[in-house]
Amino acid sequence: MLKHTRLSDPELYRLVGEELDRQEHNIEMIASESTESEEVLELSGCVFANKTTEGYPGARFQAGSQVADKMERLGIERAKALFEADHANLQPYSGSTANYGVYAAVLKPGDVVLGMRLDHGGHLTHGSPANFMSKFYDFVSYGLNRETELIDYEELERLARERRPKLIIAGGSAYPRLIDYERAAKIAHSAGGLLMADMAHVAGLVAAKVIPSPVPHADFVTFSTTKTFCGPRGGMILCKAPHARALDRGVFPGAISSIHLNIMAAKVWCLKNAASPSFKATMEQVLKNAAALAEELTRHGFRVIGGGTDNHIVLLDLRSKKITGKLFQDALEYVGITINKNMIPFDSEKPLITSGVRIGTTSVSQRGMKEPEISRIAWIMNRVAAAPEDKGNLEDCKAEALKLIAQFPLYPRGPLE
Ligand code: DSN
Repeated sequence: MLKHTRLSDPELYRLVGEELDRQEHNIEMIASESTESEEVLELSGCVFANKTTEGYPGARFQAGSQVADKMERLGIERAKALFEADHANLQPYSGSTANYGVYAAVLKPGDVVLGMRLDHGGHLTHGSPANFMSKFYDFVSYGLNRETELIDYEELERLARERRPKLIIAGGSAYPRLIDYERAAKIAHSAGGLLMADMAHVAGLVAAKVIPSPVPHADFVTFSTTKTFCGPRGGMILCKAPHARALDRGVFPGAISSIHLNIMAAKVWCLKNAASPSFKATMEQVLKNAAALAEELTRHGFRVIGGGTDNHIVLLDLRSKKITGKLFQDALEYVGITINKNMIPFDSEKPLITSGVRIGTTSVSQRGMKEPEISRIAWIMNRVAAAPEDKGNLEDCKAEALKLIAQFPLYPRGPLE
């Protein structure tokens, strides 16, 4: 691995090795993470990185783009076929940039946009005051029903009627249940607006057809190509035919300039891989593992937000265990289980403390873990929660976690070249 860097920059080479070692020996359960395949790593570092090009196939601003044209066209066709979409744009640098591309395509400064509150499971780019987009558009937030902890579609409908948004955003970063995209589209369209589904977290599950797709209902569908899609750090957008031209102009020159062609190459590979039976089997296991985790943790006395999960995310309310998200995150990190603290709906703690944590099952499923291993992880988590500051307890749990992860290599095909 990194044979040239090893000679020219041993210090940096050692850090990459250290990170590989950390990932190899930790149970990675951050819901936005996945393990990039050897092919994705290879393509992310391939010679397309040398090429600067802007624009779209057949209409570039730089010479020498013929091969890039072929590669981008291949990706667009694969994306359209995989997701059964009218149009695809593979250029966004990330899920956030994909969202900015749609905003650039359809919004004018001051337009009203409805997005889910960040602390109810939305995303920074959906109208958080901390994100610079909130300076340009009039974001209005909707949230979850306090009782059901599901999206409050009645509130969404009322806000849409009153505020007539140009765009409604459905999707987020910490919502463990299915989204009724058909209903969200009806609400958006009857208010005279458009629906953008942000399926950043669930794109792999949608690609594998193990959960319903927003594509038939939403005008635009954005996603990041990491997370369940298991690809490189990039973004993608799908849209209905009438919006294709506006979308492409929104992405370039609206939101980005030159394309990261090497990352695009990795996305193109993922679009083929995501249609394979083995990818579908992994995504099925992601769902089974998340359901098993929610069930096991409930059995251990944790409260699962939303009553369970329909995707790869389990969101826990830790108040029943009388610990904060930060304390639990830090104790689990010590033990070798990597998760993140997360605000829960109607949280009274600050964002850097939180009353909850978010756990994801993509990476462990990719490594081959199934329900028995998930049950063991839940058991360790419960032991950690019982005494998160007891060094002896944490050392015992660490040994258990290490024993478990050692059976599931990060790269089972052999060491990275
Ligand atoms: N939105 C952040 C997350 O879900 O973790 C980064 O992708």
